[in-house]
Amino acid sequence: MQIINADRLLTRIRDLGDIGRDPHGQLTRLAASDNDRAGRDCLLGWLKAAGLDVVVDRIGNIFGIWRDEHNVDAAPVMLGSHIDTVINAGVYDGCYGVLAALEVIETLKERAIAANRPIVVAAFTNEEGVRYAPDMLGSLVYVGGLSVEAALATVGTDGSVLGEELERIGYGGDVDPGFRTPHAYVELHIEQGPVLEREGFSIGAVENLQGISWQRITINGDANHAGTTPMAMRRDAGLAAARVGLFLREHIARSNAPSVATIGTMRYEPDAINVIPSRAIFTVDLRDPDEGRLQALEATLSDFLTRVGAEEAVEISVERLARFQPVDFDQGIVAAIEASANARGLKNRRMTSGAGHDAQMIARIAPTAMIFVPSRDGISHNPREHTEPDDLVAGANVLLDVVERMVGRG
Ligand code: HGY
Ligand code: MN
Ligand code: MN
Repeated sequence: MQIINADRLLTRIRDLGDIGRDPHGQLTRLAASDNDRAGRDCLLGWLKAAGLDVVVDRIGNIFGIWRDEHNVDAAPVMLGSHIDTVINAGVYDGCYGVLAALEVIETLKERAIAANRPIVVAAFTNEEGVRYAPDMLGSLVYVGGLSVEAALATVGTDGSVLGEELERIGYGGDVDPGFRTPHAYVELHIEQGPVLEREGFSIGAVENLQGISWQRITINGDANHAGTTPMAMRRDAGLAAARVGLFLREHIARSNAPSVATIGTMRYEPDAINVIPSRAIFTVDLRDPDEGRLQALEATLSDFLTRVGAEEAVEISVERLARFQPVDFDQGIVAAIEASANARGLKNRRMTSGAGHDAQMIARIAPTAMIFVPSRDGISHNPREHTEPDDLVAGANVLLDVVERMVGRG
């Protein structure tokens, strides 16, 4: 059985993971930032050194293409993920999938296999959505889910405009997104959750991905003196916001559903120790594998906000930032992932992705599936994110097998 060059893959994951660290060693490469440029430049160097044709589209998605005169007109097999990160990130989220995809192409190229399709490695812009909402923005534009003009006009949490930032870092490409519809798309990714490790599996054959709802909520009350204002006379935006988080946790606990809710950002105004907050601005991230339950959770939250507004005498407004329905992946590709894992003696199971991925967008235009490898302690979006080298290599070897079958060689 073929195997990838483990050393080259692991070294690149480490090297890319060193790009974008602050003086405290924290890794942050937010989309279209200077650190993102540095990561992109590094990836482009590897793509060019591998002899791939490099394309950057108008939303900054990067593609490395291996094609020859025999297969140039065939729809490509597309692999990839993203290399932008969250704040104070780990080194594997997204980057592993992009670098393993490059590794698979280089391995096949070195063996001079006669692929009957081009193979493409993609690094999609702004998968994380930390600086610009929604997440998976580059792949969403690629599949026509959002116009490139609207995406380029997106204003970030720092007031920047995505299109201007992409131009500034030199990654505002001139190729229209969606320039090739893939024959298939396979994304290799760390699980970012506890299932594979806890149950002793090496490979996850991901057959679906849960729905995502992102909202920004603004609560307006009245600033007042923390010492002189009786509790019953307050219009406390901060307290109202705190009630939302508690309500969501208790509601989901009672519901026994696999839903999850996260308040990841919170800003008070005027943000002073002795002033009752006049305003609270925060985000709510809701997820559920079932669309009906996700809609019900959104409706329950909306009803609670109406109630809290009345009870706390505050005004509440809601802005939708992202909404993606659950996605089912291609059963044929899932079966090919299982077949490879079984042939390699790797314990594997089918599973749902709790995290959002570019695969959920590409699934709109091509047969798509994902391969997961275990995350230590289920930790991700955290510098303690870790996957054992053997698991990283095993996942890349499974990706190699799946691709070989797709390009008519396996
Ligand atoms: O939010 C997510 O699930 C992904 O990391 N963007
Ligand atoms: Mn990711
Ligand atoms: Mn992520």
